[in-house]
Amino acid sequence: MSNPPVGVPCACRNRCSWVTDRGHEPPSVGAAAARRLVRLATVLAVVLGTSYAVAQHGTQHGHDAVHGTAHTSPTRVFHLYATDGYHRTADGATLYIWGYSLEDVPGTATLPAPTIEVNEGDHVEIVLTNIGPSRPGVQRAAHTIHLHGLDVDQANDGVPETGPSARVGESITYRFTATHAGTYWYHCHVETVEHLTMGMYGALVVHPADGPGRAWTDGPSYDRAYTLLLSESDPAWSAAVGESRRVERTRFDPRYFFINGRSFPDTMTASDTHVMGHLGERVLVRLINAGYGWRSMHMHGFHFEVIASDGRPLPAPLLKDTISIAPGERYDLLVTLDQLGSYPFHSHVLLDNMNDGVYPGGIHTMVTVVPVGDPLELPHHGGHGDQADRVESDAEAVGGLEAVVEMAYDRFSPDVLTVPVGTTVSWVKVDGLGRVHAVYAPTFKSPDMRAFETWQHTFDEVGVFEYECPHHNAMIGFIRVVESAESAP
Ligand SMILES: [Cu+2]
Repeated sequence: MSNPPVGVPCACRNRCSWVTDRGHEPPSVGAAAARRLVRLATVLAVVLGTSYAVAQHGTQHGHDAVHGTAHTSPTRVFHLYATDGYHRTADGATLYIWGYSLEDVPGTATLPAPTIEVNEGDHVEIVLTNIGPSRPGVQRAAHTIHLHGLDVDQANDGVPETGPSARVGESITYRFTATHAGTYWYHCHVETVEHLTMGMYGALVVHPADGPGRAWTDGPSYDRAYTLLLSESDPAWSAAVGESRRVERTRFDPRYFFINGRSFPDTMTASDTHVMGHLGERVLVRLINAGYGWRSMHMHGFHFEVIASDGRPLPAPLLKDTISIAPGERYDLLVTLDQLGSYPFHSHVLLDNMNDGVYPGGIHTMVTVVPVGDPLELPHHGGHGDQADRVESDAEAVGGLEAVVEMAYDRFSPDVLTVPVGTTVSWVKVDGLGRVHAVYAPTFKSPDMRAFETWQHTFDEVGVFEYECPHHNAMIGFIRVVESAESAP
């Protein structure tokens, strides 16, 4: 959208009423009716699966990204709505979050916020509207957008002490020109330690002037690209904010560690976090550390070229297999997929590898390379968080009793499963690793299982059945068979 002259009614379809030299001003009281219409349009758009304000496309690797609305001018316009929401973790916990949404609907914030993609040379406008939290009793805080690494001017820097902030009901338009292709991010800068840890962050990618395909204008080319945004969450902070209690800010004890909001094993089953490609392809991995913890990212099986950092090319590529990334930093890695197989790509920092203290979890995903011409297939099953739902729906679907134990990373999950008598339990090897697993007990025994293979056994007697994998020492599980469906949790 081109900028209307200062002081005239704003033509944007947001709630701004006037454009001034400091951006779009908050709506007047008379704008309330128009706002209701906009809200209705948004709801309709959501129902119809379209967005009136922002087009949303899956890119080549399935990552959700937003692209500015098409205008005749080179200005790209994005609308983000600051509100709250809920985020489900890999182990089934629910975190109260704050964030940015594409929808003008309270409670729809996502973790992380939508990825914004523009091209070098684009004039960019990001219209932030603070629509307030959906949760009753929560503080109605002001918010901003700080464009980390974009070197914008003071008015667009998103720092409340040096520029405007949007209170509930207000909008701010941030304007800048994308001058250097590279990897950036954005976050709220109001009470930063709290608003950032609550989830107010997202990736911002600047492609070369002619679009994706090269790391920068005339830079190295790639076949696929992944943007991996690293962060963490302390459920105690989340709960305190959600219950309007004071957060003890000297005690930050994160329990969940994310890549694009997912933790292992959910990272393996999502197309935006499981790095995949064909033999011989070159993959660009954009690493962003949006958290407060240092991470040390190690890729098994490959050395990668570190080609850029913080939105600028390095003078010469650095060939590494492990890279430290400090809070706020970005690195662009170019990896040539020169051997087949599945390889872990994970943080080497101890805490990063757990979900609420349970290993393995957290900032851990896979790089999978398949022969040219083969489909890029993700593992079939969701993570631990989806398991209870799936067992329930399976039982309904077949009119019988079924349950699933996943085998990944030399672990049975859940390692203790309680089922009613008569249940058929399926063991599924959900990782793509070459290692072989099997299920051995005195009264049942499976054949060896490889990636994505499955084996079933029906339990007709009440009791506790211990079993193990004969190939891996500490890989032990229990099936507890109880009388009726009512006594199973
Ligand atoms: Cu904020």
